[in-house]
Amino acid sequence: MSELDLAIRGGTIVTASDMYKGDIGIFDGRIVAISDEITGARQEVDASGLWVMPGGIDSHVHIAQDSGPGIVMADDFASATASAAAGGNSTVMSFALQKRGQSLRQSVEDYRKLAEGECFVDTSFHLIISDPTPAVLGQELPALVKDGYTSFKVFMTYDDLVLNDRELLAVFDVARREKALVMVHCEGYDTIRFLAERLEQEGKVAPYYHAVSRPEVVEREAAHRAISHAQLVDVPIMIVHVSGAEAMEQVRWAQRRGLKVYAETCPQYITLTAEDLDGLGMEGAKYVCSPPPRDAESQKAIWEGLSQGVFQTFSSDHCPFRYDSPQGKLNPKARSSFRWVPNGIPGVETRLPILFSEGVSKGRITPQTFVALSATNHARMYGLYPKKGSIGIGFDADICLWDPKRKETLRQEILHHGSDYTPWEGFEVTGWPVATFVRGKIVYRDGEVLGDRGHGQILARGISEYVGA
Ligand code: DUC
Ligand code: ZN
Ligand code: ZN
Repeated sequence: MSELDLAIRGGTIVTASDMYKGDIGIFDGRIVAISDEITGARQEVDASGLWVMPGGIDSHVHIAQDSGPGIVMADDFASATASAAAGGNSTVMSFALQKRGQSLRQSVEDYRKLAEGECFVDTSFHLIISDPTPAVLGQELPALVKDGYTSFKVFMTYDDLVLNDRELLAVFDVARREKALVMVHCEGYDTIRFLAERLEQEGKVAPYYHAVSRPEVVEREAAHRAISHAQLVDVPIMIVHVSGAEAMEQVRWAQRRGLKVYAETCPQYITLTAEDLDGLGMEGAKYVCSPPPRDAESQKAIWEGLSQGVFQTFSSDHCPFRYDSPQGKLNPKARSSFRWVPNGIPGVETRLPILFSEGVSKGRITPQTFVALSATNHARMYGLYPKKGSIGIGFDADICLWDPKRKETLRQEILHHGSDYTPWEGFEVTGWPVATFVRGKIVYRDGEVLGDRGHGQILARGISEYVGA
């Protein structure tokens, strides 16, 4: 082997299974040596006192996604991936959205153009299917799966995105045939409409009523329906952004019956509650996301799910809008009803500190479970393993140096996203990313995003390990 490009020395290496002291040798963007002591590399980084973990993989972020008339997402690929890097992440997965009437292939090509040459970290795309025409199901999807777009998201709500049961079954069936993984947004369209109309008639239009219009039973009913459809078709599914005890019980029920039902949860569901939407004036709009945050009991249930393996992945569901903007949370129609407040909150940069602090620092999960939930399982779930997701010989040198003792207060002024606020303003954490490497190159260090915009590659992915052979 030629001389090493880089050695990361003296740190504590943490993977999904182990924790030990060691040095890491990197050549040509990959990990080529792990040993007690590595000397003679062209460059050395001193990691003493730090944990050396696989770079975070956030498999659920929204970037530059079309959000309807007059509404603009706060992040483009440059700002979102800078923010991801500053949060200790080396890979993100965002969504190429098919608008109704549009070819899926065209949507992907258009979306890809927005990302090319713009990313600080590696990036890959899921597909959002809103119009499962015979051409989409019969030709476009199979071809796109072969090209490395091996996962797609479907919605059970939203006027522009909702699929009916017949359409869900048709998409599930293609996923089964092509061995793709379907991610399902479980909230029932008709139940939400019914409740939202009733609330509006009663004049209950403030942001808080967003949460009232989407109670846990709405998510639980949809989760059960999605699980039943998946059982019928015999296909694995991933239920994304599970918010509380009731939907989680459905997942656990399915898992106990041996069904391949997987689940994701997010920082908002372990730290925020519906009460956060009940702020002064429009302040609650800062917390409007779907499903909405629940209550303390649900948070407790989610922690149980995280520590007991009900959840495979912990993602941010980063979906950033500006608060004080006519194209964001305070758009001209937002005051007339919660229905017009854009759905989503920023979080790609704060995901890892929140999970680490609330999980590892408070003794709820082990360091190894933290790595599994924040990196390794994402790579396995979405076909990036064993290229990404762990620290081992042959893996990409995607590495996060982490200070497990550093205390920080989350504040808008220290973040790199395009939003003008964070829902976690003033939230105190213990544990903080010090540096992020993507394929051996440093992209973030000590509060500063470094490196070339454009270093991040757009990745094709293989078949999910959870879908199987
Ligand atoms: N679903 C998401 O996954 N993200 C934001 C909004 C939504 O409904
Ligand atoms: Zn969703
Ligand atoms: Zn999302």
